[in-house]
Amino acid sequence: MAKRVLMIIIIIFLLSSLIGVWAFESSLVASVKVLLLGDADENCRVDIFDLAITGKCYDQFPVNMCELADVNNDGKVDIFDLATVGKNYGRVC
Ligand SMILES: [Ca+2]
Ligand SMILES: [Ca+2]
Repeated sequence: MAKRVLMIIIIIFLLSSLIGVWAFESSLVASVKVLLLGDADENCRVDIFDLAITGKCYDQFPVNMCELADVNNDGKVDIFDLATVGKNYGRVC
């Protein structure tokens, strides 16, 4: 009887460990984000839409939609950000 209870406890422990590992791995996968300089819409490619976003955000504070348009993260969207988008044009994650 005690042996059976011990087996059940071990099985519950192993299952809960597996669930814990699965939840941990899921949270890791969800938090990994690939950075691609110039990818202003975060679709894993630098294309005409990123140029359009960076152009629309030109000379604006990098907030909301323009946050990723500030490619060099200097607090403004300017010609250097546009140049970086142009330099990385066509790249994919
Ligand atoms: Ca993009
Ligand atoms: Ca900038």
